[in-house]
Amino acid sequence: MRLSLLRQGFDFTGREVANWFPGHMARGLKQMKARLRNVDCIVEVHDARIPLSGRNPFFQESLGIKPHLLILNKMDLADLSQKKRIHNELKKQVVHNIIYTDCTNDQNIRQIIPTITEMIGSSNRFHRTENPENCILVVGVPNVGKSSLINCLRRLHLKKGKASRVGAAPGITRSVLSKIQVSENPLLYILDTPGILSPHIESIEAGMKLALCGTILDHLVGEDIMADYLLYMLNQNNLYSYVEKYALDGPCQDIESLLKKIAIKLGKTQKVKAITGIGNVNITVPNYSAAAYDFIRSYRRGEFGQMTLD
Ligand SMILES: Nc1nc2c(ncn2[C@@H]2O[C@H](COP(=O)(O)OP(=O)(O)OP(=O)(O)O)[C@@H](O)[C@H]2O)c(=O)[nH]1
Ligand SMILES: [Mg+2]
Repeated sequence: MRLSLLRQGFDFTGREVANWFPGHMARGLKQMKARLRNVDCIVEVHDARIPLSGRNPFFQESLGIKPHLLILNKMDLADLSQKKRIHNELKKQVVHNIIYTDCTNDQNIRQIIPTITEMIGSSNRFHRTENPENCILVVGVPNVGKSSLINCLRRLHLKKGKASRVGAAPGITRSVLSKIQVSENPLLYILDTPGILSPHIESIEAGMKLALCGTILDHLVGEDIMADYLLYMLNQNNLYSYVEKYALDGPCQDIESLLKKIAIKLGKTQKVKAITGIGNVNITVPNYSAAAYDFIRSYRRGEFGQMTLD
């Protein structure tokens, strides 16, 4: 297909995103509020591929009284040429302290503790002047790498092993854990927390982006539309390595035919019963969900290149 014929907008008509605010998120939020009094700084972790979408407004509003550092993690998967525009947008949202990180390669992790120390130093530690240790609350939506970050800090600064469980699906950390030490000098503890989504996601598009980054469960949005939106975004960003990966003739915009080709190439087909004029017959059809999942997972692994969705 000629590039000039690729679609220039995405039609969200008739689509919706189911809200996901399970019990452990409501409980986690309550636990976080209860611990806030003894916290000196809030570190909000978000996915660098969606620096503007999907941040829980609650983190800024009700936790916002303390110094606030925004960590844009998974920078290895994001398009960093957009940094300046993103910083300008975030400034408008009154976010001034931002660090990009990659927990899989320890990138920029060493900047975090000096930045936090400086922020706390210039803030008003009202209740806590007598206590020499600093306590940090890590917050963010699910699966952005909050627990990974804590483990990373601990390994780099204390040469200690993992203290918090990490996993590829959203919803791994279920409650506010006990204090985890991440540095000796300055003495610094971090509270890990469960990923908490906004009870009302701002738009279908934001929900779609959150889902593509793995922060909401796929089925709440639907793999088929996520795959379609991903294809649209790859084309918009001139990232065409999917053409080679799936041995296509050229860039395309018809998700159904793409998923069919992916399914056949990966051998992801299934037998279904069809009722015909001569009775029931078994026919082989492409497994569209499995194909969509492969397409989405490849993006999440960075196989199509670095792409920022905002
Ligand atoms: N590519 C990449 N993957 C990362 C990075 N940091 C974390 N991950 C991966 O992201 C996934 C989620 O990491 P977690 O640390 O469990 O995320 P979390 O925010 O604690 O998730 P919840 O506890 O579910 O809210 C894991 O598969 C990590 O290996 C990063 O910088 N880059
Ligand atoms: Mg976690």
